Amino acid sequence: KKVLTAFAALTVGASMLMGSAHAADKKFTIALIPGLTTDAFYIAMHKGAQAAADALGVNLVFQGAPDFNPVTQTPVLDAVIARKPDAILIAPTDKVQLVQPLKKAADAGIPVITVDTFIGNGQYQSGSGEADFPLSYIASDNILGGRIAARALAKAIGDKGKVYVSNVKPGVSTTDQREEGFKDELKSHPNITVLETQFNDDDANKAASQFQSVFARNPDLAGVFGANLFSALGAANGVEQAGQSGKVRVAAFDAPASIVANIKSGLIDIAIAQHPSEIGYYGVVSAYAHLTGQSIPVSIGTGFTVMDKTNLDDPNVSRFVYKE
Ligand code: T6T
Repeated sequence: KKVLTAFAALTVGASMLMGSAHAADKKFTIALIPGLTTDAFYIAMHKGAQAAADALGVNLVFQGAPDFNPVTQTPVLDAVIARKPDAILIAPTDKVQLVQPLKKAADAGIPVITVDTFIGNGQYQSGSGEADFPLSYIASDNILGGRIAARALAKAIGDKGKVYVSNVKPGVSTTDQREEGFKDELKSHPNITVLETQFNDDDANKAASQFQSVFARNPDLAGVFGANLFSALGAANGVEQAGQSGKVRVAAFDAPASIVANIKSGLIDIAIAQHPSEIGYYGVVSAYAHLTGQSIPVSIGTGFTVMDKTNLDDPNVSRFVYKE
């Protein structure tokens, strides 16, 4: 009996070995579809994804649209599906409009993981309806990020006055949640008034001119929250053009290279840096784990680094400035 058990253990061991050898032999192709290609956030995400792909011997394809728009992202996704990658990582540009296009990938047997943004309500693999089929969601906690921005801006403006959110457009999971967290946090700051949100369609020039009109209507404006890279850059440019640097205070989401100079000059008070490279890295690792038979976490939360004048020279902080 003893001999038999030993033999059984040996065969199980051998087949496990062969199984893993087989998995290691296959060179997987993983596609990463960003929100748009020319955004420091997604460029940094690509770098992290490439680092994981190199470590794991994966072929990584980076393909995206030139603007943050479901209408231009969907044909890119269709083209990627046609190439039949082993897995798709995508930052869907709309919670609703990317559901059906991504369903096509899932129906074709291509595992889908969303990075940065989610579809539906972001509760995947929960039986919660039409949009829960992606395997995992890897991203920042955007509600928390909005709260952090609110606290910092409240502090900068002495806890009173008018503020507004410069945002992309409704329907984007990340920026919707940042605004939600921001407004919710400010409910406990009774002397701060939140004006109507300005939607800039991810166009920094539009965000800058919107600042001018809000400021013209509200010369007592105290602060602005730029809910993503282009919203923040645009709003800050607006503040500068209006000669209000350091007077109208700015809390920025995201940390492109230009953020350093803007914080140092006092134009921007704080920047909430996401960890896009970490998102990309764990995106590829998760896809690879799934493709080699492991179960994977249904969501992975990545961190923030909050930057201001006091900590920017710390290399543990400045390493989170988005590398392009
Ligand atoms: O803020 C990021 C990203 O998290 C968001 O979903 C879209 O905008 C950025 O890419 C910055 O431009």
